[in-house]
Amino acid sequence: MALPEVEFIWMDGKLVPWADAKVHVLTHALHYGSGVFEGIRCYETADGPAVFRLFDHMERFDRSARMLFMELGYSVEELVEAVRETIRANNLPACYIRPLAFRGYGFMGVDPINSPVQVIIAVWPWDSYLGEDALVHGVDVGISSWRQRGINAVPPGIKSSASYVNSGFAKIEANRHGYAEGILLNETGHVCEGTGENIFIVRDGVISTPPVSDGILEGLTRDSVIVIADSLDYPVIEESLVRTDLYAADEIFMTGTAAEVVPVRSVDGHVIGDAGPVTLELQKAYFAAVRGQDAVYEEWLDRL
Ligand code: PPE
Repeated sequence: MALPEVEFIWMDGKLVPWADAKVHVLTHALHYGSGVFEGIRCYETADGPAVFRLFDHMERFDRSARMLFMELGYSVEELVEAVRETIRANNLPACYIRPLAFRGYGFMGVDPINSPVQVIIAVWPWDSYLGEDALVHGVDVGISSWRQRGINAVPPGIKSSASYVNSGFAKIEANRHGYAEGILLNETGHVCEGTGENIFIVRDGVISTPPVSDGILEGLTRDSVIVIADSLDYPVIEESLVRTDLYAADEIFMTGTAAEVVPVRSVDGHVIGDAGPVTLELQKAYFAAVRGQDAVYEEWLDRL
């Protein structure tokens, strides 16, 4: 999507005008993918803007950074406050939030350790990720010919910039084939995730989703949906799935901060159908939670 520009970006501790948030072309991360990031959403609620699971996202950010031996130089609490400050400065009722930590300028070569770590937080309005229609009618997806990396190669569990090279391959292929999204299998054939979403199936009233050990990002939306499904008395099983489990599913949906809860209408041309009842119930409950319409999930909201 083309970026809608807003006023300020938080860069290394200061709010700077959008156009001034720049780096040198010899920034380490540009050459070697040495970055980690987050995707968070702030929603409009009856009591003003609220960021969904802000603290949890910042903890994951911190974890991703630590796995790559990156010192952020800010505590999770400080980063949480920086997000609030950035949204307030831009005066946005709702937005997408993109914290990024990356290895900056000064050293070249694969070893990232000596390169300085820079941290930025950008926000911008980002409506529906796969289109408004997707949330209502679902999307057509295809199994990618690209595979998810194993857990010992650019671990899918770390939200690193480098992971998205693989997602990019799968996304280009999916779009060229006319699909809204590509679903990645791992080398053993287990279903992993979309290029920017986790995946769930519903069969005979039971909800299943791939386990972390199959090579997925442990999505916070995935976690929220599991909690919500549990409260609605749907059994949720984390189990390995193969592509025929997708073809045979009664319902399929994908989850992600950007994508939210999106029904899948078909996989490789096998029609799953319009958004199913379980998907719609979970989607409705998720939107109620993020928009502050369900007091049960108030603790997930960080009000500005
Ligand atoms: N898997 C992948 C590969 C992924 O990128 C995301 C989020 C998820 C699962 C779901 O994670 P969570 O957001 O915590 O529920 N993808 C982010 C980036 C998308 C982008 O295009 O950029 C997002 O949704 O913000």
